Amino acid sequence: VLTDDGREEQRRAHIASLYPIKTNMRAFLDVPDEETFRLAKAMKEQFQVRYGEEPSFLARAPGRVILIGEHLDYNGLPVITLATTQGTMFAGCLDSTEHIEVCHVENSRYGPGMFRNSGTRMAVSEDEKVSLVDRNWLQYVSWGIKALVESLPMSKRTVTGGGRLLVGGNLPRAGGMSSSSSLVAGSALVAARLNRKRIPKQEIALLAARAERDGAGTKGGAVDHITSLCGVRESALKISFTPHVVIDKVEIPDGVALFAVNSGVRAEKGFDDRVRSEFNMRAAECRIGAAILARRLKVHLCKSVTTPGQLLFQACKTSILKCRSMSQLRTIAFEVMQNDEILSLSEVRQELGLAEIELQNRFVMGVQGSIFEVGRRMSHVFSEAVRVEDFVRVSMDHNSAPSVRLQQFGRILNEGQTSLKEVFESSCPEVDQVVDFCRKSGAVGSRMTGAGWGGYTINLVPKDRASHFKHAVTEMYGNEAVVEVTPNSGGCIFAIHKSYGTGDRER
Ligand code: NG1
Ligand code: MG
Repeated sequence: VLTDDGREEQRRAHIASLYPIKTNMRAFLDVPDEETFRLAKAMKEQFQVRYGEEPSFLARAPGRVILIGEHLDYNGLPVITLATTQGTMFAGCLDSTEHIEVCHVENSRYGPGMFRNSGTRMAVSEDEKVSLVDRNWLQYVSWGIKALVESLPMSKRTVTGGGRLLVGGNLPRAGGMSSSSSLVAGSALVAARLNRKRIPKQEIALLAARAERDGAGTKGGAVDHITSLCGVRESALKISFTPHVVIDKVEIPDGVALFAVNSGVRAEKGFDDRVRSEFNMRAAECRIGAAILARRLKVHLCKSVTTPGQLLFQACKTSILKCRSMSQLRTIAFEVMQNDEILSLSEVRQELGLAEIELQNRFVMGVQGSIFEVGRRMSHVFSEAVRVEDFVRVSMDHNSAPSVRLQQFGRILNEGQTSLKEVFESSCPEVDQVVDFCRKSGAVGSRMTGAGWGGYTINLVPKDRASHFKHAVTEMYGNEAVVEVTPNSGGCIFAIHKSYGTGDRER
C-alpha cells in the first residue's frame, strides 16, 4: 500500500466526502488517484440509477504494461512491469445470497448476466437482445470470485459470491494492457476483502492467475494479476518467480514519458482460438526447451526442471555449471543447443526418456502440432532475460547522464521487439508498422507489450518530445489509439459503505 506521497490525508478526506466509510473495514482500504476517484463517483451514481440503492463498496484493479521481459513469467524468469492508471472499476454489493447479477457500464457492448454463486452462468432470457458473445466477459468475473471464495473454508465465508456488481473503467479492452486479468484479479480482490480476509494481495493474484489459466485454457503466467494488485505508484516493478514470487521496485528515470499505442488488431487469447493455440504452443516449446537443456547440461534434479527459471536456479544453486548469471547460462546453453534447433515429438520423448502419457501431461497438454522450435524460443527467452537484467542495471546507474540512460533503455526495448518479431514470432505486421511509425515520431524505444499477435505497443519518449509524439501518433491512428501511461498503485477497495455487512442485502 503506497500512500506515502504526503497527500494521503487529503485523499482520505476526499473519499470520506464521497462515501461514509465503515471504520472496521478501514484496514483494507487504499487511496486511489484523482482520475480513478472521478470514475468511481460516476460508477456510484450509475449503480444508484440502475438498482435504486447505493453500492456497498467501490474498487478498482489497474491494467498493466510490460516494459521488458515478454513471455518470461511462465518461464519462471523476472519481468519488468507497471500498473496503469487505466483500470477496471467495480461498484457493488456482494452478500451470501445465491445469485450474482453482473452488468457493465457499457451495457450495449458488454451484455449483463447472472451467475450462481458457484460461478456457473445461468441461462439468459430469450428476449435479451445482446448476443452471447458479448457476455463472454462475464466469465472473468466469475472465475475471480469463485477462485477466492473456494479458497476459504466454508465456515469463514461471509460472502459466497451473491449480490450485484457493476463493472466499468477506462482500460482499453483486448489490447495487451491486460483488461481480462484485471477483471479476474479485481473480482478476486473484491471477494477477498468483502470476506474480511487478510489474504495478501500477492496471494490473491496467484489465485486469480490460476483461475484464469484454468478457465481460459491458456498457459500464461501470473505477471498480469500480480502487477494489477501489487503495483506501486510512480515506480515500475521487477517481479521474480523462482523459487518464489518477489517484487522489487524499479526506478523509471525522470524525463521519460510512456505511451501505449494500439495497433488496432484485437488479440484475445481467451476467445480467439488461433491466438490461444499460438500462445500455448510457445509455452510448450519453452517447457520442452528448458527440460532438454537441463538434461544436456546434466543439471541436478533435471527431471523437475520445466522452466528456464528453474534451470538458472538449479544451475546457480548446485554450482554444477559454475554459472552465476543469466548471460553466463545463456552462453553455456547455446553450446549444447543450436539456436534454430527444431525437435519432433518423438525426438523430445526419446531425449527426455519419458513415457507418452508423461510427455502429454507435463509438456504438450492442449497443444496442436508436433514440431517444436525449441532453439528459437530459448534464444528469445535467454536474450530477453538478459535484457531484464540490463534494464535493472541502467535504472540503478545514477552516474550516467539521463540522456545516456534513456538511449540505453530505448535500445533494450528495441532489441526486445526485434526478438519478438524475428525469434519468438509473436508480433504481426500491423504491430511492426506502429513500432516503426512511433520510432519515427520520436520514441527512443518501441515494442509490443503483452502476449502479441496484435494489441498495444509501449513507447519510451523523452518528455520534451512527448507532445510532438502524441500529436503525430494521434494524427495517424486517432485519439482512441494513444494512451499515456503512468505507474499506479495496485488494485484496491477504496470505499466501503458503513452499512456494509449489516444485512443491507440480506432481505
Ligand atoms: P496478455 O495476453 O497480454 O494478457 C499474456 C499472459 C502473461 C504473459 C504475457 C506475455 C495471461 C493471463 N497473460 O498476457 O502472463 O505471459 O502474455 O509476456 O496468460
Ligand atoms: Mg490478458
